[in-house]
Amino acid sequence: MQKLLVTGGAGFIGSNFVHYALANTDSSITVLDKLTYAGNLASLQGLPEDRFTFVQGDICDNGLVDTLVQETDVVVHYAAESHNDNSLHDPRPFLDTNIIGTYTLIEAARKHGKRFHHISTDEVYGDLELDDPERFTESTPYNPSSPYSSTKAGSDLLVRAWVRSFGLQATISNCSNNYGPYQHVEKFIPRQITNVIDGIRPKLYGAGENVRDWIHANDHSSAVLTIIEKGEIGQTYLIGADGEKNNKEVVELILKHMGQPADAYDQVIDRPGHDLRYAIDSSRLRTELGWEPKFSNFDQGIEATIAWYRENEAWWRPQKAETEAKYKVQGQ
Ligand code: NAD
Ligand code: TDX
Repeated sequence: MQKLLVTGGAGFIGSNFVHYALANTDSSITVLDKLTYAGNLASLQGLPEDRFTFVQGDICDNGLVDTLVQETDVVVHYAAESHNDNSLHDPRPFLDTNIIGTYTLIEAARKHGKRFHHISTDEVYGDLELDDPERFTESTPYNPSSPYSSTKAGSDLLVRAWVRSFGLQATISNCSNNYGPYQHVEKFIPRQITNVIDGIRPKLYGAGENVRDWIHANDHSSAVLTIIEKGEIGQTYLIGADGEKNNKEVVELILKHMGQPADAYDQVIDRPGHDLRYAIDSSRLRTELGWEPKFSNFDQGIEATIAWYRENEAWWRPQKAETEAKYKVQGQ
């Protein structure tokens, strides 16, 4: 039985991974999470008690990190400040958690000779033109746009340097935009679903032409497990499910499934520096490690996600008013 230390396991993708890994492997999991505004213990209910432990703490805390890493077999590092809009207004926590936190973890993993998997994003590659026939690959040059994506790029480069200079036993994955249950209402899809539930019109930044490459969180989790099991040390793997959609199409789909007219949304102030398009070529992961996504029907995935937010209002309601108040100040 493998022991996993999952950082950021009370967040959106981390909690989905914890549920997925406990259901699909015999691993035991310790979650290390600071419980920032984005962490929620309610996302970790109903897990097998004999295989799951929660520790509240900061990945920048050397002593705590050292102890937990020493006790584990594999570190799976999800913890991050993750929201682009927040990074434009207050970048400092992004530097602390994404850079210093990652540094603290890889130092401990190096000291104790532990396997390390670093979770990152396709945003490190910058953006593509709408009509660019190329998609991001593992050899696309780094060109991040926002404080968030530049700190993620910095953390990736630290991991790469620790592999090369110190022999850290690490792999990296860069995934496209995730959707599914347990996503904070500040993010695009849950924000619009919960807006419609509350009788508020969805808010589209600019004309809604920006394209994101959507993947279900469970497909991200299966890809990460595949890389931990079969990935080559020192390699980067891009994770994506060929799910390109522009934001207007996504809002129209949400409106359709929630019984609203297709044009019942507002256009609001655009995000400064807003990346135009992300698109992932995940051929390496598919051909070298044999991974395939399973949730390829986005229409059904959105329907299921809407149902989840309808059925789990108690999970998101406490964050909703504060999140919308913040957007209102920004004119969004
Ligand atoms: P999230 O904001 O929902 O969750 C982040 C979690 O990390 C929270 O539980 C928070 O409490 C915890 N955390 C933050 N700072 C911490 C610290 N200093 N110490 C310990 N815990 C801390 O984020 P998410 O959307 O689930 O993203 C998880 C990871 O996946 C991030 O590394 C992100 O860059 C990456 N990623 C996200 C997406 C996406 O679409 N959301 C896509 C690709 C990659
Ligand atoms: O209200 C909104 N209206 C809107 O049009 C919000 C919140 C967003 N948007 C747009 C901005 C983006 O083009 O929707 C798109 C998606 O926005 P976010 O949910 O903020 O995601 P994004 O900025 O694309 O980043 C996400 O994917 C990559 C995650 O938040 C990152 O953590 C991940 O690295």
